[in-house]
Amino acid sequence: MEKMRSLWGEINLISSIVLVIFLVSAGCSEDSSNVVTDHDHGSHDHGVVELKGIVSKHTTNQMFMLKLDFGVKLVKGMNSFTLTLMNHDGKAVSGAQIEVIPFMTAHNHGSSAKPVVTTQGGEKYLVENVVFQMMGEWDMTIKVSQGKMSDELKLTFSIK
Ligand SMILES: [Cu+2]
Repeated sequence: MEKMRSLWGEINLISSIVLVIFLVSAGCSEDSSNVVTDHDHGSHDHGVVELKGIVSKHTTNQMFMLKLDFGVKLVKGMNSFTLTLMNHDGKAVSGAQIEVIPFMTAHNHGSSAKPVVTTQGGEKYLVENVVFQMMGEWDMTIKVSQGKMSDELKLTFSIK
């Protein structure tokens, strides 16, 4: 009888563990479905939007304000876009050093090309040779420095 009871207790324990595992995996099902097992880059953009038109954003530490004009949209392959640089208060910033770094975090690789930034006079800059060699979710870090100030903006978006 004592043996029966301890066996029953064991079964209860096992079924509790199974239930817990089930609940945990059910809670994660949304994430686990996003795990990239193949290389179908287009189908798992996690609701991240494409970059298109004019986007205005402050850098992480609020030092600069960037107005980016992506035109129709950023696409797979070669891209260029314009950047208008302002300080926090919206005043034009010229003569800044700007570096653009595309990166595909999910695959741990960068771009096959190096973006080239040229000044167009005053606060206007042109960013060319921005290559996204595959579809999927990309990041792009824009590093800005001028004088003693340096800050950056990281954008995350989908390339289809
Ligand atoms: Cu990739």
